[in-house]
Amino acid sequence: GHQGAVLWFTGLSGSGKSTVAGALELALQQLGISTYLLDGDNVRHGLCRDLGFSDDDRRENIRRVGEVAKLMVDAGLVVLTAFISPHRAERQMVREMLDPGRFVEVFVDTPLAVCEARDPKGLYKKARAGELRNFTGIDSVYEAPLQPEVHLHGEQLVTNLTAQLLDVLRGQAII
Ligand code: GGZ
Repeated sequence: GHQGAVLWFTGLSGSGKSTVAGALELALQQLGISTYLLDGDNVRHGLCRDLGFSDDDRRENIRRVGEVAKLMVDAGLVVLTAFISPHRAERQMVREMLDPGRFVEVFVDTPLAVCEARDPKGLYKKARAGELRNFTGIDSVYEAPLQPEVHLHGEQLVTNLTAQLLDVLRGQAII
């Protein structure tokens, strides 16, 4: 058996949050564990479709995701969330919504220069050109976690990062 928990991925756009969370989800499913992955693709088009990228809107985005994740944890799921979640205060807010030990903060630490070189959607280029405002890392803040439960170096191979996360989940008796 396993216990519900939230794996809260945080990092810059292009850091690899969604990729690593997706790979971990696959690995967990292969172990027979019930999971759900919340990310911009399934949240910003529905639950949070009224929100943009101002500080207030990002805060509300994270609050709603936190509340949904809490409900899913109550149902016994291992929830993976992949949002930039740039502010320490809002990550702390979600941590406090959950019982101690149920919130695992995963910092996907990839240097801005690497994210910008990857630029899978061309958004950094637009931000540098001034065509996209309030872009995280360019003209909007990213506050790196000070004491995350897991600190991943986002330039490592996804299989390696996934293995590190599985070790942590075993160590914390979540799986
Ligand atoms: C940052 C933006 C922005 C701005 C659009 N700033 O790489 P992506 O494309 O797929 O991931 C980014 C995503 C960030 O949404 P989140 O819900 O994770 O942000 S937050 O946690 O701060 O609420 C990026 C795209 O949306 N995107 N405009 N201005 N990222």
